[in-house]
Amino acid sequence: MASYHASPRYDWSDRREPGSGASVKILALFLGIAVGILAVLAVVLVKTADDARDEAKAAASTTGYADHGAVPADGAVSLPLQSFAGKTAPNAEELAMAHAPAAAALPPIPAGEIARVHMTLKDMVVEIAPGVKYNTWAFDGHGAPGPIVHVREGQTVEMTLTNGGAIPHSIDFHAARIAPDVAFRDVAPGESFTFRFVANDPGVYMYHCGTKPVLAHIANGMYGAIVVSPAKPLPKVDKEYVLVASEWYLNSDGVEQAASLDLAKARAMQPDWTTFNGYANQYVTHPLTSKPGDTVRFWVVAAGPTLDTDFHVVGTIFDRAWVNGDMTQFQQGVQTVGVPAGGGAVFDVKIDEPGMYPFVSHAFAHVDLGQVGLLKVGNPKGKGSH
Ligand SMILES: [Cu+2]
Repeated sequence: MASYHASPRYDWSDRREPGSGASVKILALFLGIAVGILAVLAVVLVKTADDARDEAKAAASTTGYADHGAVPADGAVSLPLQSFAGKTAPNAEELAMAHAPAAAALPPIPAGEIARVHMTLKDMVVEIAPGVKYNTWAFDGHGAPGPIVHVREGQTVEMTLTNGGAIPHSIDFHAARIAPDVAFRDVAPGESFTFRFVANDPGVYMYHCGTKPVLAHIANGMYGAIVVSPAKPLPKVDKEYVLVASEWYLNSDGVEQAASLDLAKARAMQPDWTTFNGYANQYVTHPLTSKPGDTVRFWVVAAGPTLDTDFHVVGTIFDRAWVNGDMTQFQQGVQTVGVPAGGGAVFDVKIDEPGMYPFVSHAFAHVDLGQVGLLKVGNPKGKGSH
């Protein structure tokens, strides 16, 4: 303040109107105080911004986020980000037809008391939409999702993870009650690790790599579903399908060259593609099937990494919905059920009339981005409505 009054630049006393000297001085004093306060505020704000940037840098280096994708070390990313949604190779239809759809049928339960599961991790390029290639970190050479694991309640799962990739990975089973720091530990490249758990809780669960940064590992395809069938059998059905919903964040369109993760988009939750079982619209081109009068069971996991899936089958109503994978009770006559990222649910539909019945995430941006398929009941004429 003192220096302000000392400055002749701001001394208006020579330019005062006659008789207004006192009021001009008071005004000048107030202005002086205001400018002083603003100057102090500006210094504080700059300091706070610097601190925040330093903290972001420190966080980036401790989580390793800075090593994955396009987030600068200071965390400053402008929105919106460039989207590659819907950008396929020019001959998309032909490629979609030629693509072998991921097997959605629930596999049988292995015999015996111990279900031995061995997965080898591989870094591999997979297609996630027609002509769209992506660099995944994949469980067992499946791309994403990894293989469907099916066990029965009470069975022991003996899981062996072999890391054939370039960096440490791990596997976290949501179906397990086990110390995660022991069982879900990082496995170094070239190493194998075995752990066991008893699958005492029936339902459908996610499994995924839990190595930091988890967002990057899941976004790169490290997830899958484990179904634990209840010891007391569920109502009998004719067909059982497993759907793993997920979203993809690309740093290029993936057409000329395989895309990799855009971590800024993953953080901003702006996917380029969303899928069931890892490939956009694959069950539109190659529908799942049932016969008129059949009851079909969907075991659904939302892998995320971040977004939920609002599961709905167009043209029918769920006869039974085991919401949140709680197998102790089901709801009846429900239309849409939210499956949270990292969660699962089970749905039965009995469909009598032949036709094309789309199954979707009813958060419809997901349908545009590829999270839609068809259940073909009987041999209907024509195509689906969605
Ligand atoms: Cu991983």
